Order: sequence, then structure tokens, then C-alpha cells
Amino acid sequence: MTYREIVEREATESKTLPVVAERFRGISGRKVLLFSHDDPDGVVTASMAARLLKRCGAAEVEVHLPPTFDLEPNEVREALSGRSFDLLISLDKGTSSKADELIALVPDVIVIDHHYQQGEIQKALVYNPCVQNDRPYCSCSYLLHILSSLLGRTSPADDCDALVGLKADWVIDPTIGNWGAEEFVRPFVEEMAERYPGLFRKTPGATLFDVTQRKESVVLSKIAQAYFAVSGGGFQYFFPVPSLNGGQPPRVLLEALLSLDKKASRLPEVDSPQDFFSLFENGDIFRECLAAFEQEWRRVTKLLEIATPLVELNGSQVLIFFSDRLRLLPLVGGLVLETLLAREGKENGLLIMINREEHGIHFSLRANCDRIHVGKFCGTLAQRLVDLFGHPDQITGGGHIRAGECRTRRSGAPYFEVLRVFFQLVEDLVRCDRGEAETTADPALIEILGPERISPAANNGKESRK
Ligand SMILES: [Mn+2]
Repeated sequence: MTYREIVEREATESKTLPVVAERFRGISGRKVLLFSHDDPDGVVTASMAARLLKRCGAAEVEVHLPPTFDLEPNEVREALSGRSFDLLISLDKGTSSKADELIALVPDVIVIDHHYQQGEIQKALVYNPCVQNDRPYCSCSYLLHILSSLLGRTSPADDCDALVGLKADWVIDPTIGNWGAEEFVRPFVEEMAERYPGLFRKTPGATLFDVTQRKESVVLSKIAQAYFAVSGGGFQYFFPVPSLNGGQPPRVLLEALLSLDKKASRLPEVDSPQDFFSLFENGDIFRECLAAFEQEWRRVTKLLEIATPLVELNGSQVLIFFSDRLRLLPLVGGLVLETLLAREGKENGLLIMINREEHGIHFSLRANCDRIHVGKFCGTLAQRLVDLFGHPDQITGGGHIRAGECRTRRSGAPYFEVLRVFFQLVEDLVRCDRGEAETTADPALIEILGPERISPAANNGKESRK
């Protein structure tokens, strides 16, 4: 399939994309309030949407990039501050039934997103082919590119934004030849590689995206890493560099991207990250943030050397690390885990990073095997904390089998009490692993101990567990 064919297939098979396109065609003279995720994919998508709306004749496009993921009616009310808008667009911020509540505030609501769906959406117009048409994983930037292609209004800046979003959301990894799913993303990436060969050029030195090897990268990954460094990556990891000039970092990136449109015709000649940054009026932002990012990366790598063996669970070595307001922690932690385990002479394990934040405590877990489901660990920890302290809106936890997060945010839960709950959970797991009666009756604990059971409790127990 060609990219053009994929765009046409979306227009035919999606029930909502043609309606979204119709709304954009009729946007002339209208006022649009736009909310997007503050991570690199969210910011590039916001830049693409703002450009597209302007080209379609929108009278006003006001962009908001708040630090929280879910779009709450309160945030919209605050942004409106008594003014009226014709259309609200939510980008890369989840596909949630909350979107229906927003219609009371702005008459027309469009959600464009690639995350999984939470609840039923009745009134808001949603384009999320990953949910609605079961398409493979992609980025929100890619969906915006499909929309602007359908409208016949793409520019080189859109091509570049779409590629960076795909890279930053881990959809593609050109360094190792991963160009995305055959029948959805790949034809687009192939077309782009022909048009902008310099973006796919190999360059020495790894980025945060190069997790399977640390020798080299491609220009596109270096650009995505720079966007991460400027925007804070959706984690609000902001660096105090002079060129940010006290501005809100995701917004500083957005404004830089919008200014790129003027010089984007030079994109096909770009051959190196330096070349690329020189296209911006203020390329120093990227150079300074990237330097601060790389320095912090080295510092965090060094600090993680003190991670300490805590206990062995289901044949998996648990390491623990405490820190205070450290940036980049889970990203670096995931990368150094193997080295830390090798030092302990262990093959399988997980790293628990406990970081005090500006507000609350952040638990990040990274594993290199499937023996402890760390996402479920974080989910159970959050549940126990909510049972004790309330604030289910602030205390959240979850993730995948090898990567999980739990944050207490502004719940006000005291550090000592949170740690007590955490260590109680670890103790319960140790006892469950040994097969002690009361604990093995708790399905949450059994689920955390994972599908790959090797402990005596699983092998010699009277009843076998699935
Ligand atoms: Mn995204």
C-alpha cells in the first residue's frame, strides 16, 4: 500500500474522519480552543493542528498545553474565562467519556487521539482509528498528517512534525530499521525517507530512544530528543537554561515549531542535527536544553550506581533507589538496569526508583523479565494508598509488565506513611511468594507475582495457579 492509499482507506473505513474533515473545511471565521498533551508528540500535533486550522481560515486558534494528561471540564472553564469559542479540539490527551461533559462549555468538541478508550463517548466527535478501526499503534501526529493530507493541505513542516511524533512516541526506530506497522505507518515513513534522506542519516552517539544498542542513532532521533529536552517530555523535566527566558517550556517549543514553517522548504537538505536547529530563529533553545539534558543524563546514570539489592521475589532480584526531585529517572533507570543486575551477578530483576517530587512521591519500576508484573504492582500500591488517603484523582498507578509508575501528586499523603504502605506490599509479596496462607488468597498479590512462576509456592503448592 502507498501512503495515499492509506489516507483514502481511512477516509472510507473511518466513520468519523470525513466528519472531522468537514468541520475543518467549514472552519472559516470561527474561534478554536485547542488542548494538547505537553509531551513531544502532543506539541508537534498541536503545531500541525494550529497550522492546518489557520490554512483553513480559522479566525482564532488558542493553544493550551497543561501539565496533566486528562482534560477536565474545570481546565476548559478556566481557559475560557467567560469568553466563547465555536470549537474545542483535544489532541493526544486520551479518549475519555469526559469529552461529552465539555459540550456544555463549547458547542462543538473534536477528540483526535491514539490512546485506549475509557468509557463510552456519545456526543463528542472522536477520530481514534486505533480504537475505532483497530489500527496498529501510531502517534497522534500521524493522525493529524492523515487529516491534513485528506484536506490536501500538508507542508514540509507537517511532514517533519509527524515524523518526530512517531519517533517520540516510540512508534518507529529508524536506527535499527523499525519503520512501523506494514499496513499503516510504514508506507508514510518510506515516502518521508525518500523526501528527507538527511533525517534518516546515521549519527554517532545514542539518544534516550536507543535502548537496544548505545553506539549510534539517526538525525530524527536526535531531533526528537531535543524536543523532549525543551518541552520536559510530558514529565515537566524543565531545565533552567537562559534561552527559555522563563517561558513555559512546552509552549516555547510550540512557538519554535510554528516559526519553522517559513524555512521548512529547506528541510530536504538537512543533513545533521546542527543543520536542523539552524533553521529556527532561536536555535540556541535546542542546543542549550540538549546540553543540560545530556549533563543531567550522565549525572543520573552515575547516581543510580548506588541502587541497592532489597529482596528476591519469584527469582527476580529487586533493587531499590531513593532520590529527591531527580529528572529523567525512569528513562535512565530502564537503561542501567542490566548493568546493575550484572554487578550483583543476577540475570533477572527489577529496579524500584522512589523519587520525591515537588508535590508527592513518584514510584517508577522497570523490569527486565516477566516474573513480577510491575504495572500491577503500581496499580495495587495506588489502590492501597487511595484506600488510606483518598484522592483517587491525585494518587494513580499502573503500567505494563516491565514498566510501571505510581504517583501521589497533591494528595498530601505523608512520605513516611506512603513508604510504610509500600514496604507492607513488598512484605505481603514476599510471604505470598513463600506460599503463606493468608497472602495467597489475595488475587492482587498473585497477579503481581506474574505469569512466569518459578517459586516453590507455585511449583509445590497443592493447587496449581494459572
Ligand atoms: Mn501521543
